Amino acid sequence: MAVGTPLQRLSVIVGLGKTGLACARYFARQGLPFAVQDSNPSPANLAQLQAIAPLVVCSPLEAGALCAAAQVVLSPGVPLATHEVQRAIMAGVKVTGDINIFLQLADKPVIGITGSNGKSTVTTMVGELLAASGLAVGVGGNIGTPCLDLLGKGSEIYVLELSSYQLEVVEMAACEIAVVLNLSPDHLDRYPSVNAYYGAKERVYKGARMALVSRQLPVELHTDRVSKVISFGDDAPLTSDSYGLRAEGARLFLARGATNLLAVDQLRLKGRHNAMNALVALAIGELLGIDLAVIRQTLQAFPGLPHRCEVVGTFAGAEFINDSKATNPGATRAAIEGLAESGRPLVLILGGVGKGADFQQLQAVIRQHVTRVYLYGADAAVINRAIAGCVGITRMNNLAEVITSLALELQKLPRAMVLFAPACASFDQYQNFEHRGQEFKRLVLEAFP
Ligand code: UMA
Ligand code: ADP
Repeated sequence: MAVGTPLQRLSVIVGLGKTGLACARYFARQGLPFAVQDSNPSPANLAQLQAIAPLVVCSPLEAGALCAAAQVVLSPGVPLATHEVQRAIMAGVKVTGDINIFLQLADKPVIGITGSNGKSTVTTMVGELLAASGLAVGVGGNIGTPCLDLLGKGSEIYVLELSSYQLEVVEMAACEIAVVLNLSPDHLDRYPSVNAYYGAKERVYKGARMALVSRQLPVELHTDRVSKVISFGDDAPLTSDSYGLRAEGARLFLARGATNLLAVDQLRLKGRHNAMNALVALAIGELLGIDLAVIRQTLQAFPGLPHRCEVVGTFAGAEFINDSKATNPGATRAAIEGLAESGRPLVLILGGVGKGADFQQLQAVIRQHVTRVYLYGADAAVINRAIAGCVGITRMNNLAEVITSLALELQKLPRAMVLFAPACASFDQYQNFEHRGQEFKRLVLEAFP
């Protein structure tokens, strides 16, 4: 069932989450006919859909309707490999997504930010420095606000966080500036290989005017037909227009060419990974012609986002850090390395849904920096096997048990840091990473009244 004249073929939105709902709002605003499908018989946004388009019902996934559609508008959480979607592709139906539609409509520059880790941090930094320079900026995408909701708000520039899921159906991103921050394995439950995942990320560069390309990527990404390619990395920049980190004496600087632009010790965010995030935000700011003083001020004042190496507080002499957003081993490794700079004994809490990740990649960093590991959740046994022998491991069923046990153990670990950077997705026991982080903070505050 759908609104519209019988002669018009429908766009079929697949998935009625945040993205699907924003697509429904967009089609309804434009007076374009659409239908909705979702594999959940009662998706959370059903009432909102009815408020937007009372005549549109949400049906189960069904190949026949998809094969007859004008186009399929796929939500990022629905894999392209889904049987019904594949049937539509074979029938010659175009499969698109909200980002693809947005990119075709946006008449202002778009900054596209992707990578395995650091996306939300860099997206927020760039949004803040553009706003501080006086521009009306629309910030959205994977960070939370579906991009179609950004249209019609008078933005002079858009900053989009783009996930590999979203990029899979993007044809021509045509960003003013595109960046892949870093690449490390993730989402191997969805992709047949790590290269397929990296390939989805690479799509951000398609048709870009400027591409920021890391010198530390594990594979070479293609930037064909990009007008200007600028390199960045965590080593010193060798050419005048490239960006990097330069050590001078005991200090580390964000630098362009031979010029040191900002000392890392001036940032509130700690850890080399955050220095890299700030470096990319700085580069984007400079490439857009933003005043360096505004860039410096914004980056220096940036306090970080909740659930990303967020300090919960000091209890029983131990500092508790909530890094619930560390949903893959690469993010956890960066958090450990960043916090290890403090020289305090590190207790690490890992667990959740492993998404097919190889946890052996954490062995070296755990051996080097971690005093004890606590494990919980669906893939605790998998993680245990991968890191056994590196350090003492305590296995529990859930986070509540971990915190109770820790409260007793901390006397033996004076001045410890407790890092909750689970390296896994949260959905075995929580709604999402925010819910998991909030629960971690609540449990800590309860355990140490
Ligand atoms: N659904 C199906 N069939 C499926 C899978 C899902 O019908 O096979 C339905 C579900 O029943 C549900 C709906 O699809 O009703 C959910 O759609 P969705 O999973 O695409 O989620 P949205 O609510 O639309 O949120 C998405 C992003 N989610 C995912 O990519 C999984 C959000 O990123 C993003 O903030 C939002 O769009 C706005 O752009 C979240 C995320 O976890 C934070 N992203 C991943 C990550 O960061 O690792 C990529
Ligand atoms: P994303 O949006 O890509 O998930 P976030 O900015 O939300 O990234 O950060 C998530 C986690 O990833 C952080 O808590 C930290 O552990 C890790 N992280 C952040 N920036 C980087 C980086 N540049 N390199 C590696 N890991 C990072």
